[in-house]
Amino acid sequence: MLRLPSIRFTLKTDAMQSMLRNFINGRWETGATTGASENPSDLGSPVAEYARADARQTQQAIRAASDGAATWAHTTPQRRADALDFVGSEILARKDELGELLAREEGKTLPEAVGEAARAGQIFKFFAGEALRISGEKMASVRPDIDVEVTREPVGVVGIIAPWNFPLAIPAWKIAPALAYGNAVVFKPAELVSACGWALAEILSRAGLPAGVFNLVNGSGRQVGQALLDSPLVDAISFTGSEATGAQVLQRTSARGAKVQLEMGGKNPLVVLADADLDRAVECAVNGAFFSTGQRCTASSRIIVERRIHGDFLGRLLERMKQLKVGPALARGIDIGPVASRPQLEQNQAWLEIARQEGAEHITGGQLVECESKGYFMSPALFLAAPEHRVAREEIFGPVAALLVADGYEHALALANDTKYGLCAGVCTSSLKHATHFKRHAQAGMVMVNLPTAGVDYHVPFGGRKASSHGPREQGRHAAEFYTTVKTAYTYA
Ligand code: TXE
Repeated sequence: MLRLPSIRFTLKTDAMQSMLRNFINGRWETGATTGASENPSDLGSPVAEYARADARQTQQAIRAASDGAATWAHTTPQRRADALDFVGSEILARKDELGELLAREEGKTLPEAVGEAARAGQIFKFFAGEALRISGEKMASVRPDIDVEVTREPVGVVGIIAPWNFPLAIPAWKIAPALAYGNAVVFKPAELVSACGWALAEILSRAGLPAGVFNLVNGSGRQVGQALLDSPLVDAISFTGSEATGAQVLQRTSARGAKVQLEMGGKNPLVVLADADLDRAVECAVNGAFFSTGQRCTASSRIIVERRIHGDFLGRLLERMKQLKVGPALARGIDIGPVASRPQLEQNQAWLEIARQEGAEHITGGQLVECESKGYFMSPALFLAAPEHRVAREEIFGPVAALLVADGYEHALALANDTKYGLCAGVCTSSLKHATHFKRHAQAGMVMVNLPTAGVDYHVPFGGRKASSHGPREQGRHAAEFYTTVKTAYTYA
């Protein structure tokens, strides 16, 4: 029987002495080069040194996955369920420790990071159950004496390319269904969060999976990522990241006919109507726009307010923003942790300049914040923008929000839909009529009423429309669409 280990990770103290290795074909392997992940709250204390794989080592992992895929595809659902349940149980039991690692490496505040770790555990538990619930259909043929069966089978080898902003939850919502439905996995985390990727892999390495069924390859997008995209042995790619990289992923995988699923950017609107509970609307705006340092694809980066209440709403929003504390991710009472990396901070600062140059009115924030430790701290920024300003149109992926003014509900809805993206849309209103209309007409994969645009459940579909997403939805039972292929069998008897 599988047992929860009593040992704790020693990452906090031993990080720089023991290099985090890749997991290939059931063994921990050193890489072609090494890299170090930093702590954006404290640049003086790097989090971990890790082995970086190259294209050759990635191909080894892919071959191992390809060899392991057939075995795993034919294991019993019980065995798959047990393995995923083990991983979920251990993550949940160690959510504080994993959350602390996440906070140190990615920069989310500790409560947010522990919440994300717990979420990752719940996702594994959910898919442990799904492994037992894979169902098919049996029906009569339109021809006599023939039965028809429709069943789901694994796709084969799945390449998972993950971003840095949810270093436990996003890999979990890709790896768990891939394994639950009988696929072998090659997982490439974002380099910024290699230690989180390693921590997840370390737990998976003890879950009783046959060698080769799960592989971790840390390394660059150019080497590891592209080797995954180009290998004929990789049957499907699940990617979350930027639109630009997503476009390359689509081009290369489509060229060789692989299955592909992309989750990319968002410029999610939060509409605040005159009849809204303004205190709640302010909380939705602050949470959606600035929590997790605005580094969420579901962030409410466009706040669209009805003109009648614009002054009142803005006053309350500014009051609330004044209370937000920016600081090191592990410090107590912090609302907003650091930006995840130097390039990301520089990009955010460049966006402030673009917004000013284009004529958006800078209302508050955006300053670099000094804390006891040296890190990438920045105060949340707010602009009063026009719909054509880039700050109101393009994904910034930082604590920067654009406020737009609308003349009534119809105008607010039109502004909300005036974007190339379609991940999430929110409305704050007390009118059932407007809430219902908004749910029906918002051009987004997810709609929120009196809730922040960020913050979703793990047992229902996640994903968007237009430039935000491509391919089947992630999470919940809908994940089966991507991680399985359907077979129709006819029997004459
Ligand atoms: O993303 P990339 P980055 C956006 C956000 C952010 C920007 C850049 O605006 O500022 O993207 O972030 C791998 N072939 N989002 O550079 O490059 C890469 O190693 C195969 C929004 O981190 O898209 C990483 O594992 N793989 C997004 C993953 O792709 C490649 C979340 C994502 O990296 C590759 C993250 C290649 N050629 C960033 N190049 C959201 N909306 O959720 C890179 N990768």
